[in-house]
Amino acid sequence: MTITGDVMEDFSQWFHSILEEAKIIDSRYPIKGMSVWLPKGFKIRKYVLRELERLMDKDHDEVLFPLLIPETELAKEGIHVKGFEEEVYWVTHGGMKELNEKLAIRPTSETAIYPMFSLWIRSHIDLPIKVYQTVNTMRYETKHTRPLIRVREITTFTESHTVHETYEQASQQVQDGIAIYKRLFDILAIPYLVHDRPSWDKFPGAEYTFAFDTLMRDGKTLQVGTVHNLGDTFAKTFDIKYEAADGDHRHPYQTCYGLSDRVIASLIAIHGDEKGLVLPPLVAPTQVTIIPIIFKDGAEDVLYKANEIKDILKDGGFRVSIDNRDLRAGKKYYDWELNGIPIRIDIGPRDLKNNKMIITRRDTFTKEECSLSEDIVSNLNSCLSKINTNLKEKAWNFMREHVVEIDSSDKIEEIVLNGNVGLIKWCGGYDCGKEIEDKTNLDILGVQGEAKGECINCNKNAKHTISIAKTY
Ligand code: PR8
Repeated sequence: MTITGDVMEDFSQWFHSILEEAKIIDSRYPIKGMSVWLPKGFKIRKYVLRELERLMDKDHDEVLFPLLIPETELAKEGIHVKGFEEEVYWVTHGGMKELNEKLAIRPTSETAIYPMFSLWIRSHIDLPIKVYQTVNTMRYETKHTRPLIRVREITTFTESHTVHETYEQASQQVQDGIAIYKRLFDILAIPYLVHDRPSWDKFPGAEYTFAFDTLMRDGKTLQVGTVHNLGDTFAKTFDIKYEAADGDHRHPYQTCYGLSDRVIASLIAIHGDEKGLVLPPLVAPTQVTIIPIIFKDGAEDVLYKANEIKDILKDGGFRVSIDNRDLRAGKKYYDWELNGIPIRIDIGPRDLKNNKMIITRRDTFTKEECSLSEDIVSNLNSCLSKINTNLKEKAWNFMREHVVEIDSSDKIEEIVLNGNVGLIKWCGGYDCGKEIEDKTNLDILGVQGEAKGECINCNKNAKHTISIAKTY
């Protein structure tokens, strides 16, 4: 089998095909919107989470809350519950017995966590609190589900929740959350645009929402993370109070931010090609594969050397394997491409005689001869770092080339539907913004910056430059 569907022309088909062929997940599980993580996919997920946890653990504590939320708690925050009421799965029975109170399977954990915060927080000394957990959550999505992109069981929901004495501190935490996510996306070479979401698209219950959007190869954007300032709304609802230094009792201010399986979806979608996965070295399950080229003569020597190189690289900290299956080299190359292993080393009897090996990069397919007497570890390290830089540049260039300023309203649809994110000037009015969305059947992603001049729709004074796109 080969990958079907062109990355650009038929992205959806290509994406499904790569998930299946590269054995990332199996989406044949008999419930819509739920899939099985296969060993290779799970490893990529593990290495992504490792990077995220490394960043989070610097100033957050990891916790784990229960999966179920009593209906009374979920229902407390009016706007929040309204935002999720269509999407909640309910547990109504324990065995044959109907439960006294329905229990919600968490769609997100504000209403699980905040009642506990109200027990934990007594004094300003208890603040700030910064916790996170990686859990599965469930949302009965009504839009078209897509593996990893829009699922009903989000299997990799890393949600952070913080509590602060002042509004300013919470606002600063929003910026800190954004900085952490930027760092993660930079590590994964995923380009992003950060938007201040319009009021009608913020997280239910939040004062404001910043969202990370990335551009898929078909020109649609994907929201890959969000950071919310919750103000003191939830603190009031859940009766969270602290005694300040002056003896006053006050409600603290909160933030929350989250990422999901979409991070892994975009990692695969943004770097992959028609031949298969292309993975940033840091999260590749195998970083180097060694392919011994075996002929009758000298086979033992080649295998011996291949193993020696493997050991050196393993000791040097690489995830390395030898492909000594009894298969044609062509088939091994094919698998190397499909699996997105960043570096392939070929070594045959002639190379051995010349004291060299051939290194091929998955991202560019460029080959390089490398002397066996040189420092292999440092050579390959510098090769991996070049791969990372190249993936990052390529992905950012692609996105930047597709962010286009639009100065006239009748050009919006054409330009955006051609695979671009449009930058337009907007007055900031709610009705005007909704009108732009309705007319174009596109989504306003949010504010990018300030603007001078006229609103593209109503010609009043423009306040903001906003992005408009076709979204997932
Ligand atoms: C919060 N509360 O929940 P958010 N499939 C895959 N990924 C998804 C899906 C889905 N069905 N729905 C959302 N996401 C806040 C912050 C705790 C943490 C991803 O925020 O509703 C999206 O990338 O915005 C989204 O930005 C992220 O989860 C957080 O969800």
